[in-house]
Amino acid sequence: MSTDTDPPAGTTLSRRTTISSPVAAAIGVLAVGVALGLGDLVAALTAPPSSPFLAVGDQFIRLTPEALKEFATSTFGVHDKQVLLASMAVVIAAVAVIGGLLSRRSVLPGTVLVVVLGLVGLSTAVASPTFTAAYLIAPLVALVGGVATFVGLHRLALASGGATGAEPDVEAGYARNPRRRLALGLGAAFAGAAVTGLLGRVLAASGGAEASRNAVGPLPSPGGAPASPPPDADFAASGTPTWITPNADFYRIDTALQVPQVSASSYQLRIHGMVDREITLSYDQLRARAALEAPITMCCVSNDIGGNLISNAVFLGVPLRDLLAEAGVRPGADQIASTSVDGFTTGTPVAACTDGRNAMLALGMNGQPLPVEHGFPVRMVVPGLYGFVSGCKWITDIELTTFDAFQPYWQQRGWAAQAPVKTQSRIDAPRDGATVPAGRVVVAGTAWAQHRGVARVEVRADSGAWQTATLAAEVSIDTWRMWRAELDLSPGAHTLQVRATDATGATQPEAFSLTIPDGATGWHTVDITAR
Ligand SMILES: Nc1nc2c(c(=O)[nH]1)N[C@H]1C(S)=C(S)[C@@H](COP(=O)(O)O)O[C@H]1N2
Ligand SMILES: [Mo]
Repeated sequence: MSTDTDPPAGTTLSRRTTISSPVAAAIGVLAVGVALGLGDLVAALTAPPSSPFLAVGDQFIRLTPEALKEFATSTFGVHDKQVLLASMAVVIAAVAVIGGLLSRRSVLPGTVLVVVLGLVGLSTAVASPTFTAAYLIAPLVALVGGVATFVGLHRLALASGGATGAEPDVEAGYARNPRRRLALGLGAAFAGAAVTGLLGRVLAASGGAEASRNAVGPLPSPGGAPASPPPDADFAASGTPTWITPNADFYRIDTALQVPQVSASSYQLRIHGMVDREITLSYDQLRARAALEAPITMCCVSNDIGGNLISNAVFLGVPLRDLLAEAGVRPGADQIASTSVDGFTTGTPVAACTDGRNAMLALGMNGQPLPVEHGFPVRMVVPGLYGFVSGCKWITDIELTTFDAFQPYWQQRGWAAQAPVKTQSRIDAPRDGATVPAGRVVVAGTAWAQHRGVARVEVRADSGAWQTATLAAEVSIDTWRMWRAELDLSPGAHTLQVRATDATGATQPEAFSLTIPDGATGWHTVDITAR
């Protein structure tokens, strides 16, 4: 047999056909990094929701079973999104390392893995509820860029003698110093991934909404100046929140990994479905009709007993009853289906928007245009209903329909279709676990029963007699109401409890129930020590 095809004795070919593990792993990670960076950058320039990384995160949020989501938000609180993105980054990096290591000899296995990751990004972008053809560009560029980077770096690594520590093979006729070329290639890929990724983030975050919000300028109060809250609306000095929540402190809950960027100048709202006349309104048209300014306490159905997913602001907007009257709601339509620019949906009873309460399309919040993360340019706010059935942010479409015909986002995931806010109360001071001087102890907090009003708050220590608390001034039945009481506590451990009664005379039940499907029940209880 001829041995012509065997390597001549003494050559370095066997060293050149294997890439060292660290270099192989780095090639996998860098190729995927370039793909993600390119994906982010091109998405920012074409269609922000098509960023492959964020699209996968969005899809994960849509598909996550409710139990896991509850766990994530209760464990990580408002950082759940960062935790999700960090976990995804770890998983993707691990896959990239595996791809690199599988390709120590042949370029094929790693290339296949990079392609598979690329296809995952592409298919999740296609699965977006707001998909348009422009969503294809970023994932495709990412896929091509990732494969090209992988194949290119792999070639450089093989040419460099596998970077196994062997001397570079200067006779191979590639470059004068293939190891330097490999180092340059790895460095360029790293820089490329970092620069495109950062640029993409910056561009996406400056997607124009903040600039548009600044350009919109102040929204004049219909009543001249916004009525300032009475000085006795809270017991902040005793530890309650301030009656108005500053915009920066207002709780935020949404499914958006990337805050939707909508500019007021191109904004359009369509009202259609079971109506006599379809209406389309621009931001300026809505602004010209923004005649309603009212304080409204919003809260989230996911608020646990004692939780802080509740805030109060003065909202300015267009009365929904006016818009609905203009459109002419057809008989039988009982649900207002609202859609956000990111595809999120809510369903609100028509009755709650026509019964005279201050239901509105809000443009302003505490004297300013809506903050971007709270729905700029326009959101819905309805007093007395939890946010998930009434508070659609970045709202762009309102369809009159029926509860039978349409199921919104959270209702598809097991939450209730009808969700009026339940009467609740919370002890803000002293905090659970606190140690206080024995004797007269000031206990203070907040209570809410939106659109019914809080009539009474009672506190007790150690299951003793209920003591009626002093209520702060009632500014509106649509807002929370602060309370304060003084209890005599002997030295030792004590358990404090609170319960509220609304203006219909109903006292909040002691029985504990979960937040799902329509809001938690139970009395807030804190354990403290008096010394
Ligand atoms: N577009 C959009 N609107 C949304 C949501 C969302 O996920 N996306 N979440 C709703 C929920 S569950 C609540 S409690 C309120 C919270 O509004 P905030 O973030 O301004 O406090 O927004 C509602 N509107
Ligand atoms: Mo919510």
